[in-house]
Amino acid sequence: MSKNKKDEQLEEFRADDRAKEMTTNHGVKVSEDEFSLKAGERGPTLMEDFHFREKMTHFDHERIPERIVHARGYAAHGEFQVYESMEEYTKAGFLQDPDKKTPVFVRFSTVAGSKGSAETVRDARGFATKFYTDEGNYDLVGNNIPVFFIQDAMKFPDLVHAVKPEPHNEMPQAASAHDTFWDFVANNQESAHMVMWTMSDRAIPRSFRMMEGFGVHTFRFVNDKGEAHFVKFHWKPVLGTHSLVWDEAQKVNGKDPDFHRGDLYESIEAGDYPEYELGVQLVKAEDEFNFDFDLLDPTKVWPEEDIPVKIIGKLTLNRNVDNVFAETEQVAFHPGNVVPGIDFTNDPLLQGRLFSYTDTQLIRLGGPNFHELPINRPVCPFHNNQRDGYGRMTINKGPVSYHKNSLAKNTPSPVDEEKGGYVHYQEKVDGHKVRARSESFKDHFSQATLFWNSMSDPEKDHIKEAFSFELGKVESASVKQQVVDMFTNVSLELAQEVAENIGVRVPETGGSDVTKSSPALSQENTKKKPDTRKVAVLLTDGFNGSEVHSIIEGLEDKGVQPEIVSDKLGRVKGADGTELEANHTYLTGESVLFDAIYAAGSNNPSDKVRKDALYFIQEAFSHFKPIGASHDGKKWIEEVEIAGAPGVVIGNDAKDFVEEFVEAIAEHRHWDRSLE
Ligand code: HDE
Repeated sequence: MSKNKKDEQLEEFRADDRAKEMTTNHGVKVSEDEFSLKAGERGPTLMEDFHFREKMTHFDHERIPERIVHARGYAAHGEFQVYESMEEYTKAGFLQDPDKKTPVFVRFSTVAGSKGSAETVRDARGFATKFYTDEGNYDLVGNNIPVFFIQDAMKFPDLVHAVKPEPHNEMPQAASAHDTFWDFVANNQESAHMVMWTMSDRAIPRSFRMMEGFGVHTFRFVNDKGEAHFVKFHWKPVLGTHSLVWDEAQKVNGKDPDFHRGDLYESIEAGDYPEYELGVQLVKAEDEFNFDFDLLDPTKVWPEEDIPVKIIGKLTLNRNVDNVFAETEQVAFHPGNVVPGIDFTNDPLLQGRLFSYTDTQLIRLGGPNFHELPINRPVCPFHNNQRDGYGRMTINKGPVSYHKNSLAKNTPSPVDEEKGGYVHYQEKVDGHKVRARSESFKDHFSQATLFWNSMSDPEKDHIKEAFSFELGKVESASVKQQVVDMFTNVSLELAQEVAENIGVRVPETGGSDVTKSSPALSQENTKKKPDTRKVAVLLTDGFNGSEVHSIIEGLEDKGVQPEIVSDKLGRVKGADGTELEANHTYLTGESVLFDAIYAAGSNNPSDKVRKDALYFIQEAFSHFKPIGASHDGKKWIEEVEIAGAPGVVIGNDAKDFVEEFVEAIAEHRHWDRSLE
């Protein structure tokens, strides 16, 4: 954000609530706010200083417990609109009318790290959406990976203990690359499929704006005739699904630990509103047993080629929060917040979540009234006989707080289904009380192989490298071997290469007979667009003035965002007197913070500038990023010997250069580049 924008924002804040007189929380005007009340200028502070006591006590209690998982998150407001009525499948009011805009609040998060941890770590990402519908709040509390590590909520505390920093030394932060996580994996083999996803590029997204979201569980849609469909939810980002590369992700964590939140915040401030389409996969109730996996098993995807994703609406994030604590930190999601027309299934992971989320808010938000916090309040009226508790905000009137009653004419009273009362789907359930896992949940590897088979070669290489990195950090030789042996069930090639890399016994037998693949699982087949891609323009005094300027304008016209990196901030002067404003220096702008590089150069760069620029270009090249060069910038490309490599675009003609470079930018990365 430029300084001017920041100044404008500050003015707005001042006009809003800063211009007022300062008071205590009890409304008494404050005459002095810098010095505590003392017995003499050099004397002790007095107990009767109520302003000091109040200020300090409030400060002492400012923190609340962070979320046990998904502590590091960032959120925004927006709206959702359905494309066509979904009446055939569900009676949910917000899915009926294409003209209706439903307000939403979306929080993205990493899972394992603490609240202050870095954002581009290898991890699943939370994608939690609260729809403030006229029939009550509906929460779709999903992830950017469509399957989960475990099949039964009973194991969730074990999984989380295993992935969190090890308790004896509290290391490592926000990373699964350690012994206890991989010990859990090897001894809980239902994790195989999700581990393939977390070792893939999906676990290092480029941006919250460029990742998919999934409801993970199978839910149920119910229409007004009482007919049910099984449903899986998908969010498809309009900008496509794109990732960082591992070396880059690790460097970004140091250069900008707020990379993802910054990207979301800045995009919304700039009016580049993140958009996602909502998709549903639907299966008729009577087809429940027609698949070679169990529809209730959360470690399985429904291959899109078999059960197509029907795109039904769009989510647009168009407003940043005003206060991160009040909104992002205090928002309380719950997969159990459903509205009429959306119901649960017996997925044992989902069933357990229905308990856990309210329970966690009770400790995190300090009592049973968190639904009254502004960010959690439904937009429709709500009344019942619940009363009191910590932090109660509603002032209920009258003596009656029970049902049934005559004194208040039996209000509030339950509502019939026809008038909008929620009635659970009347599924017939009949069984013995057992602690068991269904036989139909016991194939842990076929879909892990389906995922592997669906990857492009570069994606497979990244998965091999990710396993080798993670297991390379594991100290126990036994755990390393157990994991390698486990993954022979997914792919012998994968297990063998990883074994070689991490120095354990290379398995000779194994492999899978699954040959099926699902192209929709590969990011190679995602949408490719240049929009909102950040391009670092490397230039210093003496650049080829007006021609470079027109290239920069050409890039802007195509929706990409050029930002100038120079040796100093302020005005940079072209050879013909053209002036441009530098946004970054080589100290503050790093190649890893950009999607592409445009080397415009200078007719007389100092040695230092030349070296900085060459490093910048080389690093971007090694991360497979598009690189463009014109005029004096071409010399730098020659010097690092990358001319002619895929994704390296060189030219002086503004129009042709911009066309070709923007095409290369849309490609995201150029994997067919040789790095030798
Ligand atoms: Fe969560 N999860 N989870 N989870 N989860 C929480 O709730 C839990 C699971 C997800 O931005 C907690 O408010 C159990 C799957 C997101 O505020 C907690 C199980 C999926 C968020 C909890 C799961 C998720 C959470 C921690 C196994 C993808 C962040 C703080 C049965 C579909 C929401 C909180 C936000 C947060 C429990 C598994 C997604 C402890 C017991 C599967 C996006 O209640």
